[in-house]
Amino acid sequence: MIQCVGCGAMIQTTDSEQAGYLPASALAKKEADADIYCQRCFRLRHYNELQDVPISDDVFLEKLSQIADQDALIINLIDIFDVEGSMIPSLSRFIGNQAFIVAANKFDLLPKVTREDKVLQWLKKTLHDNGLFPTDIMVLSANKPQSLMKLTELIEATIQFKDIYIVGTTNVGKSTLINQLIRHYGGQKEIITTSNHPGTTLDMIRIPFTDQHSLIDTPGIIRPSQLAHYLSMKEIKTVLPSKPLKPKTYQLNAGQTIFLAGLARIDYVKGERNSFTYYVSNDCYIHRTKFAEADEFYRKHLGGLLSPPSAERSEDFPKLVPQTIKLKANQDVAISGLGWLTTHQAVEIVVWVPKGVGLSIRDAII
Ligand SMILES: Nc1nc2c(ncn2[C@@H]2O[C@H](COP(=O)(O)OP(=O)(O)OP(=O)(O)O)[C@@H](O)[C@H]2O)c(=O)[nH]1
Ligand SMILES: [Mg+2]
Repeated sequence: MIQCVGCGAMIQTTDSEQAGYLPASALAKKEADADIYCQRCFRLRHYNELQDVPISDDVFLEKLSQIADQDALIINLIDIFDVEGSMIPSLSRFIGNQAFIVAANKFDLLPKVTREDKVLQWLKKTLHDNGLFPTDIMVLSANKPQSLMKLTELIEATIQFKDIYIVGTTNVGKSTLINQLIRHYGGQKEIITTSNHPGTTLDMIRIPFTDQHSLIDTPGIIRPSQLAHYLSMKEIKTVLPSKPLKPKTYQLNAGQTIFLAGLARIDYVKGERNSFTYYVSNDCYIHRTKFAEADEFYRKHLGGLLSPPSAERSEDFPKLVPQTIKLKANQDVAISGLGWLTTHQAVEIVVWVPKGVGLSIRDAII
């Protein structure tokens, strides 16, 4: 059996709709020791085109739960832009009672003024509140080699004795991190396929590190509360930030509504004139209107001015459902995968998000 080095799927030449497909003619042309990529990886890497392949959650989970029987170090990568949506409260189901560390990735996305110590403190509390007690917590950016020092020290100290698995929810940057580590240790560039779409890696990918031990990339665990599951690759591009967030502050009176593209809506119902700070991708369109006109505005402009979702997808896009939220001063409301807003005084707001997308309240992290 040959494994695709990009996504981990087993290479097969019979079914172009399934994972690991490579035409027999293409496979025949490969040298014996060449890295082999499946057709799906080839298209993703060269044309940024995603071919959906059927994968069942059960198969993924079964593969991951094999980790519980190993004596390994587990690095649970989470996404700092979507902590609540990328944490895995049921982690012990996959890793048993093994020690693990939590690394919060994409730290580069937080505004430059962000205090790392404050974020770490908040992370620790949030993880504990969710029953997760890692032996260490760190922040890093998989795409910034200089931020990986603490992690590489840990890897070097551990890999002599055991394998290291990088596990986490889809899209948190596990494969990007492994590619960066391979490069750090002098290997080839960008071996593993990465993309902004969840579900890129399909099976475990073992990168031999010492004679006996490996660093292992794993397929991401799917949490349907992440917004990315409802968007195409192109749409994800406008909501998944690629640069540090530039917070945007709005002074609002009660009776005003903010739209975050066509993806969320926040009505300011009750309270004094107040300021709200939004932390969303710089490419996400923010529109302010009157609450009384908001329903009509959404109906008229969804897929147009309020996009994503794009016009062709707006019909199938999950309906926005409202939730009344009372906030204390300096709290955040986070929308899984879209960002968050901070209020500076106590307020009552109604937050509308697509049905199924996660919403959480926390003390302001910035
Ligand atoms: N800004 C920023 N983006 C990152 C970072 N690390 C990864 N990304 C982006 O996050 C997206 C997902 O990266 P992947 O490495 O494919 O994520 P994954 O966890 O392997 O995803 P699955 O294979 O689907 O489980 C890509 O668009 C990456 O470019 C980071 O440190 N900062
Ligand atoms: Mg991956």
